[in-house]
Amino acid sequence: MVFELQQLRVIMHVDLDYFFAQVEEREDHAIVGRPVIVCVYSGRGGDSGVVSTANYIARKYGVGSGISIALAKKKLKSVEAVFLSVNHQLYSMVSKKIMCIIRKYGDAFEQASIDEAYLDVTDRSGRDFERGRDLAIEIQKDILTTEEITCSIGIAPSKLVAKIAAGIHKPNGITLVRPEAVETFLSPIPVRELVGVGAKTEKTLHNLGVRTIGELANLDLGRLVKTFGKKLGTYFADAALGIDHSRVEERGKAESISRMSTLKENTRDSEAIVGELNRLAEDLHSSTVKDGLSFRGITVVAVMDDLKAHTRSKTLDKSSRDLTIVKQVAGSLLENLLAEETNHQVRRIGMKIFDFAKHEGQKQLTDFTL
Ligand code: TTP
Ligand code: MG
Ligand code: MG
Repeated sequence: MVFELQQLRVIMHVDLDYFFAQVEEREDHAIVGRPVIVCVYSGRGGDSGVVSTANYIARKYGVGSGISIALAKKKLKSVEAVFLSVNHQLYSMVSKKIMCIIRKYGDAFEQASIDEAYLDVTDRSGRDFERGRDLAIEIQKDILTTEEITCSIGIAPSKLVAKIAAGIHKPNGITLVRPEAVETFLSPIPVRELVGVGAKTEKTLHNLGVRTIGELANLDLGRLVKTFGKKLGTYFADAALGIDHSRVEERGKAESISRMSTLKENTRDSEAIVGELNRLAEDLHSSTVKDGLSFRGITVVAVMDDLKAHTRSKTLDKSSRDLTIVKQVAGSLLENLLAEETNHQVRRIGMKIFDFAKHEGQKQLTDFTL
């Protein structure tokens, strides 16, 4: 691929290593060296729930994100493993501090998730990938000395390639993919690693005989467009060659915030469900009020015992940040839902608020107490 110097960019993707579990190791050095598994317990007692993440020692036993806690315990029964419950508040505090460090090193910065961020270091590095590598080493050192957390960094001419590169040498690795090496680098990598390829698309691609990105690059564009439509088909054709012009740019505020919780037992008892709903409302309300946001939209989600999700939403006449209104609206949405879905009991209950606006009205008491 020929790169015009003007267009050549140096992009980094930073991903923290086994993040939640590493934070736990940092908090308690006594667990270092043992398998550490961070779990999301469903609240139904026993081992009901899933693994959020695990450290690399546990991964050697086949334990990782998404498997059930019961299965993880089975796989680790011969060793002294440490099972912990997720502590989101702690991880998000550590994440915020680390993002502040990373941000300083780029001409542009974009946080992509709780543990990853993109940096455009084109100007910083003078378009020189070796200087990019030096910057990456500095970032790793800075995060390690300040927050005691290791990360892996990919450096490439695009976000798409940088993200894949960051996953190649984990933990504590740096992977540099120069412009002229992009196609060779991508060629053997499974298509699943491409942003936009989920389980379903992966299967469709497998059916076309395509397993690696190199095989995808060799596929006829017409065939891709016929299978996936013009937009996605063209995206895959470009992505397979590492072509991705998307910029590194800061994301706006979340468009919605939601919380979900599993009830102690399946029920249609509205009092019990409202109790849980109110707790979610308080949690959501405090997050948004803290950020000075008001909102117009409220959604209630109920997952029934057949695991089907039902939602009911309401848009308020004007933006609000009043907890009582949230609770009232959520309560009546739940009543409607229960009245209309009469065949099943509720297993999980959730709430979402959306359509945010910056609140400019009178200050509330909570503004001073938070
Ligand atoms: P990842 O960066 O995907 O994973 P990781 O940081 O644990 O491990 P790696 O070294 O491979 O990067 O996700 C970041 C955090 O997000 C992870 O620590 C826990 C959380 N997470 C979940 O809760 N569930 C999931 O299914 C995944 C993938 C991540
Ligand atoms: Mg990670
Ligand atoms: Mg990540």
